[in-house]
Amino acid sequence: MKKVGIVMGSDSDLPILRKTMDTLASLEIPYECHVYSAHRTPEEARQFALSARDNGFGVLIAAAGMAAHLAGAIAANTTLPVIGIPCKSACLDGMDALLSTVMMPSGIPVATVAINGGVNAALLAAQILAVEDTDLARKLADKRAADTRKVLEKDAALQAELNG
Ligand code: RP5
Repeated sequence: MKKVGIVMGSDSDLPILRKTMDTLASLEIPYECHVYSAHRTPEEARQFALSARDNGFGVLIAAAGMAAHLAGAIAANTTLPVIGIPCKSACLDGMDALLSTVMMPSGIPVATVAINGGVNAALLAAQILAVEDTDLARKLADKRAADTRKVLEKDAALQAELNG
């Protein structure tokens, strides 16, 4: 199976990416995780993106906060699909990173998930890999079914509490 590449702009973004890694691990998807910044280590970020396809990656996830140009900078240097996670920082509630990540000009797409959307980034990466992987597609379907069961169990517990 192709690997998922995870890049974060700073180790301060790590709590969000832990959810990404946990979700990928739960689906037995191989991943590699790095701290590369678009502005502090632009050359390393560029080289990672340029070599990603040859290094066995199928999807890249890029997470950054504030003026979050990391996902766009990664996407500029690869034709692999790039998923952007806007990270919430102390100011502006993450709107800065959301707009910086999602508003890519035509030609270089970044599939942006919600602010701090580490789980959905992993699931979207999994769904992309599952286009050519029926075993992974089955795992994703099983996970959805399990999630559905959990909600219905919560509803049943609520009904029992409210209606005796
Ligand atoms: C961005 O600036 C990082 O992705 C992080 O979200 C934010 C703050 O970085 P630190 O100052 O915590 O390293 O580049």
